[in-house]
Amino acid sequence: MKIILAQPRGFCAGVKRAIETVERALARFGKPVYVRHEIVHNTYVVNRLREKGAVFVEELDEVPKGSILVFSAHGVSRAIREEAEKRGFRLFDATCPLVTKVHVEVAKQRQDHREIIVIGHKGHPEVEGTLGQSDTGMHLISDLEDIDKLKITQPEKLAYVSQTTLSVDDTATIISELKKRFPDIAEPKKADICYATTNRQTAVRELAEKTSLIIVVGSQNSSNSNRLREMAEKNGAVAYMVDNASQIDSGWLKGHETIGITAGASAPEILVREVIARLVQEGAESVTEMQGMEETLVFPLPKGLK
Ligand code: 0CM
Ligand code: SF4
Repeated sequence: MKIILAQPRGFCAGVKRAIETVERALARFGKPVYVRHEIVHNTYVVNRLREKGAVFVEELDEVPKGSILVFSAHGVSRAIREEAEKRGFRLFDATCPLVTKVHVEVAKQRQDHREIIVIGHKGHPEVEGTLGQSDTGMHLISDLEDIDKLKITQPEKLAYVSQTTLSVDDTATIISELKKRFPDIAEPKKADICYATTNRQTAVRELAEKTSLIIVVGSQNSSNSNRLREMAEKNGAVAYMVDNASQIDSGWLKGHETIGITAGASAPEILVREVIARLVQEGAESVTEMQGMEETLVFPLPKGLK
């Protein structure tokens, strides 16, 4: 049995910055540091920060007056930002700059009086945050069928944006249909699906050509990790997503000579190492890494923590 590792995989620049924001806030101000929502969608990361003194909440009324509060990488609505400011928390915003880019796009298009179609998954915190960048004129679609249900008042004054962690291929299909139905629809200058999502999907597609089984390291609520599992399956591999090595069933490995491993943008490399160790225990003899795109992007920490 051979192992091939996808390249790139694992942490992106936005996740590194978000985790470091919480760590620095803890180092500078001591515990507790409150974090609105899981800082990133990874159980291991969240548990580790909790042990160090981070307190994860969903609602602002769970945060005592005068506390330090960090917004997660997925971003927040305007209403939540205003509410947090009103409550006087010391705020550190770990929203990924590439999510903020989408928020800025929404603001710009609304200023131009365009209604906005947001392509994304209902209930995902990033989508909630993006929809909440304007009180009016926002429409959510998740698939092609949703386009039929849209109630647009002025089709010639329309724009679209998307969640950053969607399937590149599925989103391209939706966008092409939107352009057919609404020829005047304005689009972002640069795609909203981020570089990390795109690169990890490209890598896992290539990995699926070389392997028959792919293990994706990522948590269940991580959108980008789920998309990696789907991409592996679409390209002919059997694929499982696991939080950690203990979730691997030995039965999965039977009949597979070459096994691929990748990791979502929020999954730390230590978990990949543990999966490798587990596969070696199960008889894997070699580990190689795919040649892949090199990522060098680094985002500066929020003001006050540099
Ligand atoms: O958006 P998604 O569910 O993929 O979030 P994540 O925390 O797993 O990945 C990083 C991000 C963002 C925004
Ligand atoms: Fe930012 Fe993309 Fe990473 Fe999300 S997956 S934190 S949008 S770089």
